[in-house]
Amino acid sequence: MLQKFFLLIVFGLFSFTSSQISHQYHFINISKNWTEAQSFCRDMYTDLATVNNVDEMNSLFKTITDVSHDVYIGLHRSQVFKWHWSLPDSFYNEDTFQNWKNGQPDIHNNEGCAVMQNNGKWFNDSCDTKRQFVCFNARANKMYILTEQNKSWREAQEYCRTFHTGLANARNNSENKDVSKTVNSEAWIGLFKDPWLWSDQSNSSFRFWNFSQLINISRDQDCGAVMVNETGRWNDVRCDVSLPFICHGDLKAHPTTKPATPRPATTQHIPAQNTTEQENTSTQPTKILTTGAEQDNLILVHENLTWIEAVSYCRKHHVDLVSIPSEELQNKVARKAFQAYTSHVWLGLHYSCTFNFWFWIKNTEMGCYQNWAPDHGPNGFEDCGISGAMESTGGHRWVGRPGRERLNFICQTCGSCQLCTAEL
Ligand SMILES: *[C@@H]1O[C@H](CO)[C@@H](O)[C@H](O)[C@H]1NC(C)=O
Ligand SMILES: *[C@@H]1O[C@H](CO)[C@@H](O)[C@H](O)[C@H]1NC(C)=O
Ligand SMILES: *[C@@H]1O[C@H](CO)[C@@H](O)[C@H](O)[C@H]1NC(C)=O
Ligand SMILES: *[C@@H]1O[C@H](CO)[C@@H](O)[C@H](O)[C@H]1NC(C)=O
Ligand SMILES: *[C@@H]1O[C@H](CO)[C@@H](O)[C@H](O)[C@H]1NC(C)=O
Ligand SMILES: *[C@@H]1O[C@H](CO)[C@@H](O)[C@H](O)[C@H]1NC(C)=O
Ligand SMILES: *[C@@H]1O[C@H](CO)[C@@H](O)[C@H](O)[C@H]1NC(C)=O
Ligand SMILES: *[C@@H]1O[C@H](CO)[C@@H](O)[C@H](O)[C@H]1NC(C)=O
Ligand SMILES: *[C@@H]1O[C@H](CO)[C@@H](O)[C@H](O)[C@H]1NC(C)=O
Ligand SMILES: *[C@@H]1O[C@H](CO)[C@@H](O)[C@H](O)[C@H]1NC(C)=O
Ligand SMILES: *[C@@H]1O[C@H](CO)[C@@H](O)[C@H](O)[C@H]1NC(C)=O
Ligand SMILES: CC(=O)N[C@H]1CO[C@H](CO)[C@@H](O)[C@@H]1O
Repeated sequence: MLQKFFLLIVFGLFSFTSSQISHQYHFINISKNWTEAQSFCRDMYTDLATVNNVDEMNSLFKTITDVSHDVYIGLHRSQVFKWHWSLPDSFYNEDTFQNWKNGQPDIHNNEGCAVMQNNGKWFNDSCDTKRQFVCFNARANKMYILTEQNKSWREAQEYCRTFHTGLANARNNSENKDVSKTVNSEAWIGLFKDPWLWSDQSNSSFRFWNFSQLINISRDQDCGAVMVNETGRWNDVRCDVSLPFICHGDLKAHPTTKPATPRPATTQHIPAQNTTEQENTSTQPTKILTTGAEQDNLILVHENLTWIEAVSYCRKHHVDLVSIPSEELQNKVARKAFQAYTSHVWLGLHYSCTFNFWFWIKNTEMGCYQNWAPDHGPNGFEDCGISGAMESTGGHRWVGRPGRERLNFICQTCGSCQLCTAEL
């Protein structure tokens, strides 16, 4: 069972990159309604999360570190029902191969699933009708397999995903012929009509609904959420519910400006960049001087980097830019900062322009311990595109600095070790 596969997932650490996964997911442990969550993700990263396949779903699920709430993704209901091929990276539109029988496809704006006749022609039917179906198996010699049990389209999809790859798609004449050869009289294929869209306009047709939710076509539940207690399956929920959410894409160096209040031209919008690119900038030194101390899991890097470059550097070589949840850690970081060559050192603190709050990039929330300089932090005047730094000397207070400034910085070398999650 696919569900068993998900149960194996260990809740816990953030995973920032993976070479096979095209999306970088970030769990944001702040409850927002869906539209606010979308603004946050577009401001700080690329957008609310899109999922293309089960591997990405697995990777997304692993980033969820709090299971007390369901979690928004970028899926939302539109007014228009559209046909989709069910396999990843398969697109259906008016220009792609079609083999509908006369009077088809269904022009009604409602749910539908496609049946193939043994002559290769397609027609729509209610997805709840129980029929035979054709599975596709990417790894088998015989790629198209007719199953003679009668199942609803979704049961059939579930069966094919569990024992094969998925329902058979017929994206061109040659696939259509191969599929139709297996059909006795009529069988489900992996073509379905639904109204769901992704926030980032991606046309991913991957769907992962919880089984009993599938039938619920209640119109006021227009947003998609991952059900943490249902092995990552999706539920449709009301969009005004406040939930944590998942963004995808790289952290932006300079968050976009608030739509309502345009900022001065000096606040530049730099689009999301990919980490590999950032690490390859010409300013990246060949030799990096660090002051490490294995006992305290902190590393001072004696290089002048922008905030986003510092994040990249720490994530590549250690774990992350340092978070300071406690006075104990503040004192340790302060001792490190004292040895910096710049007046301030970057911390893993970032400011959300959209929502006017500060957060630690590692675990999102601002803890109880804070050491802001007067007029800085939550009560200060903040501009877009600033990040948090610590004074290298004096009171070692925290201040907001433009992210493009070049400063030394402190990485932490542990992810969930005791120091980094010290009691508040
Ligand atoms: C997420 O937020 C909730 C509520 O604010 C909090 O209780 C929980 O500890 C947080 N979890 C993590 C992993 O930060
Ligand atoms: C998931 O299960 C845990 C443990 O039973 C519970 O505390 C939590 O509230 C549940 N979350 C949801 C969203 O139902
Ligand atoms: C599936 O449904 C068809 C048509 O209703 C029926 O003739 C057939 O016996 C059913 N097959 C099974 C295995 O139940
Ligand atoms: C049909 O489409 C599949 C999937 O896109 C592709 O792998 C295959 O090469 C295509 N076959 C032909 C004959 O175009
Ligand atoms: C969306 O589908 C079209 C084909 O219908 C394809 O050319 C395009 O690349 C897809 N867009 C994305 C973002 O995947
Ligand atoms: C999710 O689906 C399972 C069956 O696959 C069902 O037992 C469970 O009740 C569903 N959860 C919700 C919240 O609908
Ligand atoms: C379906 O939607 C209705 C209306 O929002 C809700 O009351 C009901 O619990 C939902 N059914 C399931 C199985 O979640
Ligand atoms: C989300 O909250 C904002 C601000 O509180 C509000 O303007 C918006 O209408 C809400 N969106 C939904 C879908 O409830
Ligand atoms: C990310 O960087 C790699 C390597 O430089 C490049 O091949 C890829 O196109 C980049 N992706 C994006 C979205 O910029
Ligand atoms: C990084 O830059 C070097 C030298 O300019 C180049 O050879 C290399 O391909 C680049 N790597 C990436 C991942 O773009
Ligand atoms: C980093 O900046 C400091 C302060 O501006 C300067 O003294 C130092 O030389 C710079 N270091 C490098 C390697 O550029
Ligand atoms: C269940 C369903 O959606 N059936 C539709 C299939 O297409 C025909 C032709 O457009 C419609 O009449 C049905 O309502």
